[in-house]
Amino acid sequence: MSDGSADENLPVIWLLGKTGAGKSSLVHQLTGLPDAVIGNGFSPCTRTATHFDFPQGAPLMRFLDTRGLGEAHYDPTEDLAKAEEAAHLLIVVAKVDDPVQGEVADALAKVRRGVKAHVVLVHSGGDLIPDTQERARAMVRMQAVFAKALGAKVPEVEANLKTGEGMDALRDIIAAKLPELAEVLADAEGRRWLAHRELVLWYAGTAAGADTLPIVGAVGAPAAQVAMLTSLALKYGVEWDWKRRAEFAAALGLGAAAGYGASYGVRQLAKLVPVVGQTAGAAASGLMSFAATVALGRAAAVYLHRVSSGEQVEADEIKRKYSDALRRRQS
Ligand SMILES: Nc1nc2c(ncn2[C@@H]2O[C@H](COP(=O)(O)OP(=O)(O)OP(=O)(O)O)[C@@H](O)[C@H]2O)c(=O)[nH]1
Ligand SMILES: [Mg+2]
Repeated sequence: MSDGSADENLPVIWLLGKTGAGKSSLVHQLTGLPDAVIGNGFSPCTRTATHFDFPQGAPLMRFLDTRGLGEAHYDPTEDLAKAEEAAHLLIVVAKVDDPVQGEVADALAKVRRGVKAHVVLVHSGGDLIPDTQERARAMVRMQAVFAKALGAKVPEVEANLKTGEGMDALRDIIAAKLPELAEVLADAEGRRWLAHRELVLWYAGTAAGADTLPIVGAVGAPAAQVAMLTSLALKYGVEWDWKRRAEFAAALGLGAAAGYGASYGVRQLAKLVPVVGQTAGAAASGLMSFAATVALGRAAAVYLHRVSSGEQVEADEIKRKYSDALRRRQS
């Protein structure tokens, strides 16, 4: 790199994708910084590659953007050689509705073996193909192109880089590969979630265990979930009264359960969980209890964070956290 050596040990995330694929948008979503800040914050390190250090001022990591793939009169050889030397993780960004990925795949085929083990594929523009089946087919084709180039299937994330959908899943993958970045790339809500995640996993384990015991199972998992919600609320300093329970249930889309919660209290609220499980269309196995409990904990964490920060509770956000978490645990 052409800049000073002080930053040389920073973890580097290399973004590879055609122009317009969503690389800058991805940095915006991962850092929470406004687009304009990111646009101005990338500084050149080679003729066409740029980098963005984050957090600005006291950087803990670096995004490396090799632009120009797919552009005429551009030979990426120099950029690619430098990038793969520096990179700890390579995020390939490809728009789901753009099947022309030859240059990106060629570049991928050339990267060193060491880097190949640390590639993630982000399908951007998930919103551009509204039909679920059609989108799934496009992603399968995309995966096949890159898997062929790499010689192995690539971990993948479906994303909408305008709304931030899919970022939780991507953050998890990044954290698994580069644990030191888990906190760096989390927003205020995410950092609080990370602090309480162990607690949720513990309750999820209890719920799953309860479900594998045939007799206590019927009441065991919901009881663990109710206990989890109560202790999470305590951690967030939110009074977990019937109003809060009802509001949370309603945000999750459980109108009826919310009604029960309001009239009959905790015992009826326990019913909330099997309802969620059915909505997800999954069997009430121990594994399902584990996944549903983690998802419930994730949704509750964002709800409690918003309430305790005096911020607006958005039902869409609560539902999205729930379904994102559930989807990940099942796959
Ligand atoms: N609808 C939709 N638009 C997106 C998505 N991701 C990116 N875009 C839009 O696509 C355009 C290009 O995105 P950028 O993030 O600038 O792409 P880039 O890869 O940084 O492009 P270069 O800097 O030219 O290499 C912008 O107008 C984005 O708002 C997405 O998931 N959905
Ligand atoms: Mg860009």
